[in-house]
Amino acid sequence: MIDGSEEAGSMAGEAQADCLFCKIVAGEVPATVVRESETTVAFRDINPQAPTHVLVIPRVHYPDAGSLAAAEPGIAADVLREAAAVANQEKADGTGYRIVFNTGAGAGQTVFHAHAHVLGGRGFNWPPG
Ligand code: IU
Repeated sequence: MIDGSEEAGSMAGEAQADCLFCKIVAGEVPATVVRESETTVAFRDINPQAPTHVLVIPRVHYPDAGSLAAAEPGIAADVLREAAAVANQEKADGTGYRIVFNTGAGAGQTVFHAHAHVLGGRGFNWPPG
């Protein structure tokens, strides 16, 4: 027990029954997986915004990248390393690629299970929209 106020099934890092990405990790929802590691799964975004658009997620559930990094810095590093490996695998690293962690609804986060977007295969503007 990490915190006596936590309800069963909602402990930090545990799979959440109503989380789409937890279901992908569990194999309950199909996804086009491009890489897997002991701690992460990488799969193609269902609504790609670039020729390469892959999501890298931790197997454990944290609502965003910051809370993942605070609780599990090693796994947060795994997500970053896997994101770079995806870019290399997709040959997106020659021309440059972008790793994005939308954090909070105001920044465009819609799925509250930490994930890195790996975007490549086209040019990108700065500042982002
Ligand atoms: P966001 O940063 O939380 O907005 O990213 C969530 C992404 O998850 C977004 O790009 C969606 O297209 C993507 N996605 C998906 O790949 N498969 C799904 O079933 C759903 C969302 I729902």
